[in-house]
Amino acid sequence: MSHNRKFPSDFVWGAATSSYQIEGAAEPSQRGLCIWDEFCQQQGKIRGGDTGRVASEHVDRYVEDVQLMKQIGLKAYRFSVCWPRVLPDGVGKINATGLGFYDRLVDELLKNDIEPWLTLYHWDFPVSLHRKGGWLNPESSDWFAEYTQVVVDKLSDRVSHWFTLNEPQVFIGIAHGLGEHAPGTKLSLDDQLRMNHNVLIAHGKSAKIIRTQAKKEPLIGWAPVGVCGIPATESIEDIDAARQRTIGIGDDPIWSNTLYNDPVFFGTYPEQLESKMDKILHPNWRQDMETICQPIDFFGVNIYRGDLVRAGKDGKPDIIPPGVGTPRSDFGWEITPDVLRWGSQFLFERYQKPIVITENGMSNADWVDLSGQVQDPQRIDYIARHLRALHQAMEDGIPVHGYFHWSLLDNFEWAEGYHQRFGLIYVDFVTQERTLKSSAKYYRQVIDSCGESIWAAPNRNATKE
Ligand code: IFM
Repeated sequence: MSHNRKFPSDFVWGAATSSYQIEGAAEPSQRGLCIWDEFCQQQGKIRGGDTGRVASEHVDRYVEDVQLMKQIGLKAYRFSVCWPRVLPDGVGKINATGLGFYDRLVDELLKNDIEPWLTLYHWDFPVSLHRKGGWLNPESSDWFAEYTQVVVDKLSDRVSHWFTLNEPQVFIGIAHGLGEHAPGTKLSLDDQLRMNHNVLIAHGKSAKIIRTQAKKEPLIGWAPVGVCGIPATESIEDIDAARQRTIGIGDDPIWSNTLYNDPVFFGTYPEQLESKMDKILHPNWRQDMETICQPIDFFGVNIYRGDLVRAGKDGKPDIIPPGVGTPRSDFGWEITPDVLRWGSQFLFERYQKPIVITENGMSNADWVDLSGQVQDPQRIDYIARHLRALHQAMEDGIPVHGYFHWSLLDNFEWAEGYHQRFGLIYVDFVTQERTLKSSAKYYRQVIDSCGESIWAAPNRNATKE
């Protein structure tokens, strides 16, 4: 193995979670209601009628969970703060108990040499503000700014890595467009675009507060997710088609990268959408672009799968459907490791910001075997293949600063309830007992070897206790 097959010594090896998916502690004495609490009560919305009321009981077990992170050797942990845990009504009165939880979590992480990477919004929108129109209300950016200020005041003496929002494509498109996530509304495309404009302003106001008010010098990013193309061959035409798939608007702007990232990084909407914005937004919307376009330090890329693309006859990207028997995760998502290479490349080419892979992982049919172990060779293979592809991007000159595996723990997978296990750590949802999966032990080896071990075939024995 040659030395340059290692990742840089300061590469950030992490794992990620989000508040509603793991925290539990959802009683009124603990926090205000979020839209997911209500959505889960609606018949037929969540597979098996599951809810995040208990989830992985992380609020009660965070000390144990940080010890498990340490066992995996994580350098960083990406988590989100639950807005109504901090401000039960979204604005106004602070819940000291709720804020205190994150205070203790951050201390516990730092005590164990794990860097906290904090996301302000991963979908648990306060019900009280939802009743006032949610993200469609033009005041929503001020609500989010107030919340940001509270978190910054409390934690910015110790937290230096910040994300404003996670995956607007999903919390607008799937939640408010398709209605499959909370709050389950089915808005028109125009309303989704109006909502997105407010969301982008919220991002900008929040980033400005972090930048100007943080006690410790902050590094700010955000973490969208969008479609990504993978060239079918390395011909210039196919590469360009895959690039177009990644940075074009396509048929559905809501799933694009550029609808969100062009405003944030350039202060403009993609050209094709400008006249639409003129029609649907308020007359002075261009003045908002300055607020939206704040200096950002890194681009958090959530990336799970990509589309194989070739140059079509009409010059448009031609998506090649997955073949029969294509490898898939338990969720049914195709396993396409090269998406990490090409996604990083195309997004860096356009936005020129260091890339951090802020989510990447797979759900798998994991269980505790007769010897008490959770063997998940598919996930080990997934990690190795995706990190190889990411390394290729770095060899090609793309500045990639870190990788966060999704997820640390098995958790509540939104409309799928507890039916998709994404964790490096198995959670028995009846007893809450945690078991490190073999992939967690493998990831430890990867971290310890600074990535070098991904080039060897995974050694099954080495991942046993
Ligand atoms: O669990 C989700 C996460 O909340 C956002 N990104 C994708 C993950 C897997 O679906």
